[in-house]
Amino acid sequence: MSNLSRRDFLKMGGLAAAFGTAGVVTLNQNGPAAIQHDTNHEGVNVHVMQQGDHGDLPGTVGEVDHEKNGFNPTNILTDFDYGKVSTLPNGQTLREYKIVAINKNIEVIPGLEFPAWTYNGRIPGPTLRATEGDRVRIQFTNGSNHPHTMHFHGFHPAEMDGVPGTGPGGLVEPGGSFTYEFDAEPFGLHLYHCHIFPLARHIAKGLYGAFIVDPREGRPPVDHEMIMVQHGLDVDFDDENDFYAVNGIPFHYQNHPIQFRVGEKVRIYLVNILEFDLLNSFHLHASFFHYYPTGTSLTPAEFTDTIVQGQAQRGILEFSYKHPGMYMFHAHVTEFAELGWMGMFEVLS
Ligand SMILES: [Cu+2]
Repeated sequence: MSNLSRRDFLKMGGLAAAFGTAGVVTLNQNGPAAIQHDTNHEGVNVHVMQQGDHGDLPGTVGEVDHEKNGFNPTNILTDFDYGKVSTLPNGQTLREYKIVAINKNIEVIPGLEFPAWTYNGRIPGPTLRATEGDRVRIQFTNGSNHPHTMHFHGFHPAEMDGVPGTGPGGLVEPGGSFTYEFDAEPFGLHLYHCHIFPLARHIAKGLYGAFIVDPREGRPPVDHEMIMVQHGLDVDFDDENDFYAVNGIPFHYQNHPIQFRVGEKVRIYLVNILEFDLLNSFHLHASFFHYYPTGTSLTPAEFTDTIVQGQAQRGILEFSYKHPGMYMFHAHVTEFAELGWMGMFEVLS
């Protein structure tokens, strides 16, 4: 049995490209690093790093079963959950959300299922969205077999912090539930994730999502708003990422380019929750974007084509294109890009 490091994936990709045949690996249940270059063992055959649809770019062959997964990254882009809205006696807007933690096998690469821990059955979890000053009430139920929490970034009382030692919301046992409630502030782009130890494992398994707090006056209108949550996939549990992705599925937006038109204004809410690697990045081809770190100001801090985010850093990008065509966007960490963090914008005239 020869173990395969993630760099071997790249080597195999080279072979696949050279000989025009897919590299095939098998993931079985024999424990960490049990990825084998062998098609005869029981397990899941995975085609990796074969030539994709766009010239010589690395990519995957075939398509994951989005229906079985229960989510499609194309839909996640614009799937903002504003909650069930009502008005409190004091006039404040109340937004109520229901979140369930469940274990779920998600097909992340055609033929390869990742035994994920999820919020509402998807990676990332729902993009919760509120306006500054709204009361948010999140009824969290733990439908899995490990304790979990929801730890939000933003202002809230200690007992709503979702960290062990802060009361019942700090550790929700399997079968248990807790309601996190606080006012949405400050405005900006935030996130939530599980905060049970070992933390890296609980996050890497898929327990994270974006939390957008819109300014009271709103942001200037744009033609398209999208959420992109950057993360890794450690499919053999050796505390190293085997694949990288935005919104759950590696290479998804390479295989399914995101379409908009020349001159249209695009706003991306970009979150980094990558475990095990220190930095992630976002690079836009053939255009520049205005960047609003953490989204906490309405004045951009930078006009650039590349930004770097550490874990839990996030920011808002605004841009448009002058010319029609296909343009890449990807991590400007080449290894991440070649292992899945790569996408295409299809700019129509
Ligand atoms: Cu957890």
